[in-house]
Amino acid sequence: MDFKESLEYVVKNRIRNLSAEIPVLNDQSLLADYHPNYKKQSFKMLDFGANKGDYLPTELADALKYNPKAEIFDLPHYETDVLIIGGGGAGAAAAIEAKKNGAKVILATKFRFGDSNTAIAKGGISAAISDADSPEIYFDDSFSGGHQKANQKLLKILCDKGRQSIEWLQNLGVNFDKTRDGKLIVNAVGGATKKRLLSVKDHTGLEIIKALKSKVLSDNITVLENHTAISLVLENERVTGAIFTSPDKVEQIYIKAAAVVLATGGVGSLKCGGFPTSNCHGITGDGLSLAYNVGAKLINAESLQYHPTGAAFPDKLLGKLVTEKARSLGARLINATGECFVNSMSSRDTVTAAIIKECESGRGVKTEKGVGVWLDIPMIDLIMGDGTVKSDLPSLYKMFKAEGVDITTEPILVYPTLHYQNGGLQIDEHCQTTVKNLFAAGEVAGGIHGENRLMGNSLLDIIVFGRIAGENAAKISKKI
Ligand code: MEZ
Repeated sequence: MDFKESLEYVVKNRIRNLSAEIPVLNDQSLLADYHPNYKKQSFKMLDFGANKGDYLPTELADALKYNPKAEIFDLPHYETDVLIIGGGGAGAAAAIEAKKNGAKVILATKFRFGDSNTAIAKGGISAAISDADSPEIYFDDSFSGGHQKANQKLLKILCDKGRQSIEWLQNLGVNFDKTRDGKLIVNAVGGATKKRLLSVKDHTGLEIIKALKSKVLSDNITVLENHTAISLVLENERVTGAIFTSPDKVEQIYIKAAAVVLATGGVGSLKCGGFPTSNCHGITGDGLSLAYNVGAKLINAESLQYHPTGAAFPDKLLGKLVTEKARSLGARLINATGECFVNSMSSRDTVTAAIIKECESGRGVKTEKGVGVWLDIPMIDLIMGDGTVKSDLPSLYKMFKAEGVDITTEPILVYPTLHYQNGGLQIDEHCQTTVKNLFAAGEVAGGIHGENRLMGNSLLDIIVFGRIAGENAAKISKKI
């Protein structure tokens, strides 16, 4: 349908749609018919390695084969107890904890320290901190959200360590949003039965990475920027370091380490299934291929998360994240004829499938480059009071305003965007991969979220498992 005509329906139906009661969906056949994870024609069989015979999204299967030739060095350029590869939230948390546990630490990252998906994470971090909530309820929500496929031991650790992780971040200086009387504000999470999303407006990840970075630097941890890891070194079936390209890409650099932590993030930049991405640039599954090529096993790696609300228009914003917090504050998803077609707070994969269904069934709005459905953000101020959009979603407001769209008065067009890898490297409760002395934390690791991660669980994951990986890597390095 034509953009203008459709927009009129959205405005006309706004008050009716605000009170439309739509049940939270949990529909397996909707997923099977419309979710990209179920489109097996875009998958490819792995023909080598520990998961040989498994089917993965084609782009990821190809990326795992990337195994550039590394030089062999007699002497290392650097030697350390713990080498952390990755400069986002999980890497920084691991570095802080490894150092606290007495290890000499080097953190090497292919960009500048902090340039990562953590820095652009918007909505917030989940934790069971309200009186109505508990780690057990949190576990049940996340386990069913992940289709009962999560490793229960790992998920329990995540849910149990929520409160402690929030306090740790607060001690590092993260100032989560509070009510006037000083209580932490918790917002709703899609697919969850309790409110548990803590935020710093809609730039939560930025505040977290700033705090982590300050701590790493004040702890005098060595940080090597613009170092791209190209290979892990394996001796007697143990990882003993990694080879990097130097910042000028002219030479290779060998860092010898008693233990290595991979914290390299996921696969957003691979644009799997032809989707745009909400990720920052350069998120190319590096840690997965480094580890897979020394024998590590993957778990749920076929399962990717397509965030329901990537920007679909203006074209310049294609794929950029429109935070779920907008829906959690009350914005609803509306199709081309002005109908509210899904409960916006259903689980992420369900909402994604519902949007794709609307668009494939001709109930989407055509844009120059594609199609989308409406997210009626002006509903937020009607529900929460004037000024809420600007005060609670300032980054989103500015992102659209810069392109000439005022989201306080205009709905926006959205379509799913590649956001997250639900699975990754198989780890145990110590973040140990299936290869000795190789640890993994954050998005590169798998098992915690099963086949669909709930909102806010990734920022908690990077803190909880980043710290566990750092601590255990430090301990192992002392035993060698
Ligand atoms: O956990 C996430 O992926 C998240 C909070 C994203 C968002 O919509 O802001």
